[in-house]
Amino acid sequence: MTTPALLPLSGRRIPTLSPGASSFPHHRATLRLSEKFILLLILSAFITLCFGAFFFLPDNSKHKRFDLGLEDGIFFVSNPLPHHRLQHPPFPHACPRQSLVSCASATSGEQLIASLEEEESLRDKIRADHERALQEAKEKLRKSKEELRAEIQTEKTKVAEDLKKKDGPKPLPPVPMPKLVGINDGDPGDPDVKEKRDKIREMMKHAWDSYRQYGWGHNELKPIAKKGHSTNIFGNSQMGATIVDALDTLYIMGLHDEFKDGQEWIEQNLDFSVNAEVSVFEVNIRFIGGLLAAYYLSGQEVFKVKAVQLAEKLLPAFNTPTGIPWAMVNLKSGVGHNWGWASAGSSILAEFGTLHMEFVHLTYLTGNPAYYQKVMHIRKLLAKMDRPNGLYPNYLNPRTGRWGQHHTSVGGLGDSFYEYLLKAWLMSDKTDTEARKTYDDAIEAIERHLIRKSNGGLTFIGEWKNGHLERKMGHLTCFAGGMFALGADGSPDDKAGHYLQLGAEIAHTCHESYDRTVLKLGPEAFKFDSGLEAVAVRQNEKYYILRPEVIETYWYMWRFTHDPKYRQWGWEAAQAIDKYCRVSGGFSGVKDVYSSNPTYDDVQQSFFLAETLKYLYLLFSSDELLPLENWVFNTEAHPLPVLHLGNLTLPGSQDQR
Ligand code: DMJ
Repeated sequence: MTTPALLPLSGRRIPTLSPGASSFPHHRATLRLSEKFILLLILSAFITLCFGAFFFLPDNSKHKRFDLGLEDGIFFVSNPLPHHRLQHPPFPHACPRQSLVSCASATSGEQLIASLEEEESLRDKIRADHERALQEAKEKLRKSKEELRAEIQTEKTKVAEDLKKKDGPKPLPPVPMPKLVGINDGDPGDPDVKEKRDKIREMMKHAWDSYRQYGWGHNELKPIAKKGHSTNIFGNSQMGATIVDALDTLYIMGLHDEFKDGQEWIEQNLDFSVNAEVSVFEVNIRFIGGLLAAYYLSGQEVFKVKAVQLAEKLLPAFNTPTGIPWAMVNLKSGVGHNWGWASAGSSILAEFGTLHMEFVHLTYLTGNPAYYQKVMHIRKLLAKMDRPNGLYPNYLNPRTGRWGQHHTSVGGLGDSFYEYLLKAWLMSDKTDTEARKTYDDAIEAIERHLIRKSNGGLTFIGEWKNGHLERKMGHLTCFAGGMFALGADGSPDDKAGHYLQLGAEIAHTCHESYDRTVLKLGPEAFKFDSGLEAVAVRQNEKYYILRPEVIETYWYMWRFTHDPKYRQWGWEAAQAIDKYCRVSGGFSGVKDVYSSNPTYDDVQQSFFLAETLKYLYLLFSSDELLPLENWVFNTEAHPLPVLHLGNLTLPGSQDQR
């Protein structure tokens, strides 16, 4: 506060009265006692008037402001100066609300004198303050430009930080935590199985520690070059994809120090305001899925908050003429577009069709209907479209709402769309019957048009391309064995046994694709043509990049059948990975599974930690760990709890009916 604050006091200075003395001495001799008394009365009335005027004059300067505070029926005449400058208010008394004026006029002469003395001491104090301020100003002037600039900068940063704190993430509305069953050690009991599980845990530690040492904060790791790595699905961001993807696996395996390390990195570094063009699908399944699973398992709010912050950044991708999202979105600008290679500017079925689980959880956790509405809109739109032979083509143009090239696959480009129909139903505690029906219809068409038996008796799922069936199956397609088994219960016409059998046949075929290689690791794609069965033909289909799908199917089949062969097959795969993919800087993919002397691709994929090692660990754990009645794994193996909504309706669900 500066000098003008003093004005109201100095401008209204009242002459000091001492008892028995008049302020008008030249009249004293000539005046009689009664006249004196009358004069005294007039004087005191004048003083009262002055005080009254002082209180009720209009407030025309914020420096002169007098607040009349109302508290418990009492008006407090508050201090016109900031409290740190004035410990003793000039009028420290309180008057009852109804009789403010009479109360003030009843102040005795002594009180008045005390007030005036106090006013004097206040004046001294203000004078001292004033001098100190002058001194400070002089010192400032003596400082160099640089010093002043630095001071201003510090001040600015502080203000910016304070503002940031103010506008920081708003607390999310509290929602009841869904029933969380089966977060436990999952001790398998049998020492031999336990030993195998310990080995998987050790592999996870090697993968994590290597990433921690050489790639920390980067999206992935180059285990040979021993440095960070990224791909175009993450744009040019450095968002620690491996950390987020691996969190729940670390938690499930009881690697708590590592989990805490990851959590700390996320708290301090994970920032989504980056000028990076990312894949909506990949960010959803790895980051949002990973963060939500970490939240449900650990209960740490930070993961939920980060998941929601990121989800908000993905929403602009849905601003297309049809509401079918772009494949990619710039996290900063919100501008979206599609992959250049996708048929006629199309969006991809497996990408826009693999958002449902995470988005429903987001609406559940935030109360924001937008997420639910976006994915339900996609479902409604697809339901209205014609499907060639009942099949869903992999490409859909988000501008025109028309299918692109007629290519249908249960592997790459199509796979998790079918998976999420089934899982939407499971995640809703089997109440989302629309999703179940859509799944059943789709699978029926797939069985009719895409699933065949080879001459050698291997069941495979081919791809529909331009009116004919390509007898080729991808490693990615091998997840379908697990999906058929998971969907067996609840399938129409009591076909549960049939679908469990189909799951077993796919598991067998995929195991064959591993077993027929030199490294006992599966190729990226394998044929069933011209006498060839479950083997890759083209050089560029012979690689293994640490993918999980075959092991995923082994795990589901194990859970539903407890046939020991699935543990045995899983162990074979684990040993092969440890033997041929392990290097001193982590785990690497290999370029040719048919060569006894393979070369490395030098990438440790984040899904190796999220999925491959998690499914292996679960395969050697007891069924009590994350039971399938209570948890649904997203397509990146991040477990999300079943939402027993009961009578609760998700916000926005009414508008969709
Ligand atoms: C994972 O990111 C997911 O499983 C996705 O659905 C497809 N493929 C990779 C791993 O192979």
